[in-house]
Amino acid sequence: MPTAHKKPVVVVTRKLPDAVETRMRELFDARLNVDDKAMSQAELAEAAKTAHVLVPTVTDRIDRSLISQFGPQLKLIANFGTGVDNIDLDTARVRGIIVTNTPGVLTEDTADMTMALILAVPRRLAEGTALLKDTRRHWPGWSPTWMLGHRIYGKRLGIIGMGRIGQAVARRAKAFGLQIHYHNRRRVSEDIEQELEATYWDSLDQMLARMDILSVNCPHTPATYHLLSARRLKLLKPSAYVVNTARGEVIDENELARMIEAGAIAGAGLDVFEHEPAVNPKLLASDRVVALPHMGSATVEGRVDMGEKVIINIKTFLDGHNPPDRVHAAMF
Ligand code: 8YV
Repeated sequence: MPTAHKKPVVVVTRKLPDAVETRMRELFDARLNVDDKAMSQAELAEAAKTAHVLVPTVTDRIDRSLISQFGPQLKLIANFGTGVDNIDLDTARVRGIIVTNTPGVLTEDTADMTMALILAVPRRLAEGTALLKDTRRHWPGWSPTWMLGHRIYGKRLGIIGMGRIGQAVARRAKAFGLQIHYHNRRRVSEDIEQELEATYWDSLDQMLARMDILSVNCPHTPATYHLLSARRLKLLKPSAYVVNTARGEVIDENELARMIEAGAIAGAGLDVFEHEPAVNPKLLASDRVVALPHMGSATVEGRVDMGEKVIINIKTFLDGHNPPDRVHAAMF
């Protein structure tokens, strides 16, 4: 730990909102990334040699090799983000390093984005706007059979992962008249099921075969990697839509792209991709895919709240207490 006169060194790997950086400067010897250029593994290793706390984001790979190069004074990884699949939690634990994240504050924003995609794909929003904005194409005017999408009211929504975000999606979807179905490691409480009028499926396979729209809202862990495998994607109805605002790795992206191209899946709304920032070109080429560059929690309010959570976790830890958002591998 730093002495009473010296502020702790906190390395922040990406540019954060101004208000967050200002507060970090006041509290810590904050090493900020003003250019917001993603740091290489070598740059991360160099910075982590002298840091007391590391604040990474989803774009940093905090793996075993990197952690082994940390200086012995580095005892906290305060992730700016809820998903911690970018961090080797087991190695951190073995080295006595605490990991925290930022749960809760991005729930509503991510659920909004999920709902936006649930609406955008069946109703062809991106296609419609692209057409009007393309000056090479001419809109001849309204026609009764033109740009027809599909109604979402009354359809079945299957939510994979009924945690905070899954439930927030269900609340919104219910207001739009969708029937809520879900698959989760554990069944949620009866109260929540009743509030959401949600049907639990113990068997993911059986749920998949019956859904009109699927929403992925579970974390990426070794157990959920390619949960929607080629075999499972084939269980979907050809009229089904897939929405993913969680992590790309949960879906076999190549197979999804192939099936959409072949007309075996009706379309997809994707905010996350398996090999970010790369996106399968077949997905980008398809009119039936609405693709967004990982914007689920991208609101000014959300990012400030995330920064505030990071600061609270660091402060609490440095004051000798258990930080509120400590994560353990067993939680995922
Ligand atoms: C963040 C996210 O933008 O928090 C998460 O898990 O996926 C995103 O909403 C990103 O992870 C920040 O590191």
